[in-house]
Amino acid sequence: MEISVLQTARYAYKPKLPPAFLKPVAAIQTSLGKPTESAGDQEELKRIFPLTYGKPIAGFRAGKNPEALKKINVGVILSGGQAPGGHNVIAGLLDGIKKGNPGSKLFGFLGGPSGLLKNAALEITPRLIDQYRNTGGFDIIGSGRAKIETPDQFALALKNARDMDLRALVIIGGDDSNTNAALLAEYFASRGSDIQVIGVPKTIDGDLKNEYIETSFGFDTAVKTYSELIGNIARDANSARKYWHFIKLMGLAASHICLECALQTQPNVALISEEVEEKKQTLARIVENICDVIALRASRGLDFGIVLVPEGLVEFIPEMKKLISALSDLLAHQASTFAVLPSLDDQIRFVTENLEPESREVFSGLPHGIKRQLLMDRDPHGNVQVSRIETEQLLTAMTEAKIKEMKDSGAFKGTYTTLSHFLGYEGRSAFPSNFDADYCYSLGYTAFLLIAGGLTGYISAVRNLAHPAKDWTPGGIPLTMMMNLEQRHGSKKPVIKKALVDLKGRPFKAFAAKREKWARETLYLYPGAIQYYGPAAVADQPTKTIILERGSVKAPQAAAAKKSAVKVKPAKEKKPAAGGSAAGKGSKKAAAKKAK
Ligand code: FBP
Repeated sequence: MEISVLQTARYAYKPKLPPAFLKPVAAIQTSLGKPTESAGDQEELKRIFPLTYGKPIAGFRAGKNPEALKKINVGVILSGGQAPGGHNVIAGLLDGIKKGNPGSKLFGFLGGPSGLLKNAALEITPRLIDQYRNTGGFDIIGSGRAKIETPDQFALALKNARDMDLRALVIIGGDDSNTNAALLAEYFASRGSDIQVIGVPKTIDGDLKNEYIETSFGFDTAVKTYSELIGNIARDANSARKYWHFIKLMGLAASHICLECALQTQPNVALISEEVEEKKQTLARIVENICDVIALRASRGLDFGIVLVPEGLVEFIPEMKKLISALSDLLAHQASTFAVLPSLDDQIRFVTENLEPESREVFSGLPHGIKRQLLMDRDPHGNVQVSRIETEQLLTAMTEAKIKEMKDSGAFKGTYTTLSHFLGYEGRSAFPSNFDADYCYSLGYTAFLLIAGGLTGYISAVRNLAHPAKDWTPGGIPLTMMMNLEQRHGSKKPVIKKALVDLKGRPFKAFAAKREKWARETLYLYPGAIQYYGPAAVADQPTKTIILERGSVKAPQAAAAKKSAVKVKPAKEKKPAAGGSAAGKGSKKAAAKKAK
């Protein structure tokens, strides 16, 4: 099989490791702290997890651990959406297992959690993993979104794990999958099984994080891939000076991706869903705000710009959230009537007639294409699939209508042409950045050390990530510690708390402090493609989010980045060669003159 030059080179890349990993595995012991409490609802969670609740945080120290040398079988599952680095988690896990005992085996369940239920597994040998080291995707064993939910499924999972004589099961997934890992750990223990369950924090969305999990893997590579593309589009926009680009970015609920990309590229507008919700901004207000920036730039002769839109935005806009929930209810309750309506127009009429007045008004005001998406793209439970709504197109259509109004009334003098983009799948299976390659390998190796330490119901955690890998601290966090109860499908369920963008946090504050300047002027940054080789300041930088959240002034990574950053004075907005309008400071006067 032919493979690319970069792929060949990446096979040989050796992830950078915390020094603890260089010791023989039988010389590493777990060190346990004090019992812990869950993030909320302690009493209820103690009842739900009587055997695994409140375990101590685990670290590692030098000491004898003959258990690590035992011959064992381990199962691994990749769960949910792809995230760069998944193969390296498996590589780190396998290398740890084989270091313990070359006769130990790692089995990968095929196609996600359903592989465990179907007993569909593949042995991951050193030879096989060598074809996947430091590469993106989850194609080594595939992934899936199935959940292990019913009592029968739990029993089947245990039976199959026992039949394969597993000592442990490693679940690589997001908040839901790690919640599932916690439930499985408790279930196995409650049935007298000593099969251990260890989770690994994965998701490009970056919303599986807390005081102890500094970031989920994949976020770093995904945001760098999107930022490269946004930078390229921005440079094109700044060259052609005729388009406003609306770029929707993946990241289902939280806006971490959008925020990080904004910090990396300095767009004219970046919407942050969490802020929209807190300020209770209506769709009309959001459109007005964007149009204010478009008009301001037009008054300076800048008829182009970049707007970043987080994927989950519509669910954070109060009236849209209400509409989506009303639609989901209506379509669920009237499923049979709705199903026989012959055309989209009939469906739109039916929905309009049956919605409450407030939601009816919102629905009626939406462009036809968005109405279609709201009615047609629904999940198997009848819920509207928010991620499929083309918010970027909704915003281009609505800003175009608003700018036309402004033009008609003489309030807008420029030209306004839009283009829309969606960046999502482009980043989920990219070659992992050095950060993700290193971090993921460490997460996998840590998972093995937690297994060798006899622990269950833990998530693999590697901390101090704003610093170089030699200063990282591996350990394990009890899954119950990250949990609380939340309303899901009509009843309270234990879940790992999703981390949304903290509006009081440093990344958001850094963005908020600069955004007006970015709106007015053209200060785009062009991060370029991820670099896999070269100086650490270029190739090993973590995200700005990590540096802002976890770095201190002394953090070497942050300091190195600052030192190596070339300060370039932004070029003054200048008059386009021909036919364009003047821009920059001096152009304000010109624009005002023109307006007169
Ligand atoms: P995970 O939470 O499973 O990591 O997936 C997140 C995500 O990548 C979202 O950003 C996106 O909305 C969704 O998956 C897309 O899912 P699918 O792959 O099923 O289209």
